[in-house]
Amino acid sequence: MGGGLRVPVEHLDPLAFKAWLRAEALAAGFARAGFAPCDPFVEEAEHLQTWFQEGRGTLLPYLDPGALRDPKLLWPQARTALVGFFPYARPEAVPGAAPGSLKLSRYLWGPDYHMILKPRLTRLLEAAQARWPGLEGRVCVDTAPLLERQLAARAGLGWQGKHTLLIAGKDGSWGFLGVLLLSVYLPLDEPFGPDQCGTCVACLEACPTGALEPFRLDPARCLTTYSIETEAEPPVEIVAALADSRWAAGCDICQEACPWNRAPIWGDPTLWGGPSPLHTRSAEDLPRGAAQWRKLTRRTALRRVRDRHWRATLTRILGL
Ligand code: B12
Repeated sequence: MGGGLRVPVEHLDPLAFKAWLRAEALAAGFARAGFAPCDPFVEEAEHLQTWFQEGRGTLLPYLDPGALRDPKLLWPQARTALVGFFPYARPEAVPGAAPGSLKLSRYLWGPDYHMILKPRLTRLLEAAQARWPGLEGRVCVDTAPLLERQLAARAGLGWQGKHTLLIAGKDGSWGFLGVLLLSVYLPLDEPFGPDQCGTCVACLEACPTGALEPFRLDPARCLTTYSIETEAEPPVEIVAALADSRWAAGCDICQEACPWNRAPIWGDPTLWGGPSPLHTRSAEDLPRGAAQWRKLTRRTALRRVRDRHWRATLTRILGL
């Protein structure tokens, strides 16, 4: 990443600085990068309130409806958000393709994405600070209370599809979002206009548990919630859907059904590597002990799933 010369702050041209930042983000592997204001989410606030009042956040207690309403509650200095879309899908990463294997979501194919995106955004911030003295920033990838998909739409990257995920137009939805909050006002990008889902309901119809209504998800019915987020016992119909579909970690069904993912942008093979044995081993040979689980999930995003949680999911799917 080119650090460049230190420029006196009075000579900084925000437009040129923004163009440089975007170019650096693209060079760092983001397929799309845009700039959004860090203003409160006014239109979204009402939907958020209803969503939480309906109890949809119950199984995800870390979600804080108050904090989500305004990026400045996360970091008061936030003025502009650089939002990037980082592709991760691989053409050869087809969950369940190996004989007898269970399905693990595409986002689990390679190393932990937090470990890939965060250092890149941190280096970008450091390079930006070398050019803009006094600039402050915060890197957010997934774990901060921040409506990343809504920020991405504001930054013009795409729209929130009916499955609630960010669809980056012809590039599809197989991408992580990363955000760099900056303490300075930069020229903004045009927010993405109306969604492009049209009358399509492929994702809603494909979801085996009926977790989706247009533009809203019920986490209490989403398979991912039960294999990744919570050890709570799923209702019987969810257990049946896990067993039928064989999704052992995460679930890609709504995205597989999406026509925008027919010719998606692929992730860099040098980053995402090959599959872990969890993707390819037959179900009977999957690890069941804690030590083996720790070894096989080292430096992967599955590390946060405890071995007893993994065993419980295997039992639900295989009935052992
Ligand atoms: C919590 C969480 C989950 C939860 C809840 C998902 C969800 N849809 O909110 C669970 C565990 C289920 C989950 C699953 C997955 N996740 Co997740 N998750 C998050 C996380 C950490 C927070 C999301 C959040 O704040 N949700 C809160 C709810 C309230 O947000 P919301 O649904 O967008 O709220 C709006 C709608 O409900 C809408 N609405 C409500 N009512 C109504 C009514 C009408 C009429 C309308 C129009 C709208 C509307 O308005 C609300 C406000 O705008 C984000 C990272 C981040 N910080 O953003 C990653 C994130 C969203 N997840 C991600 C991924 C990859 C996944 C999975 C694909 C992983 C997998 N393969 O298993 C699945 C996809 C499931 C799905 N269809 O959403 C990526 C998505 C990337 C992308 N391209 O969009 C993110 C952005 C992480 C990242 N940094 O890359 N996830």
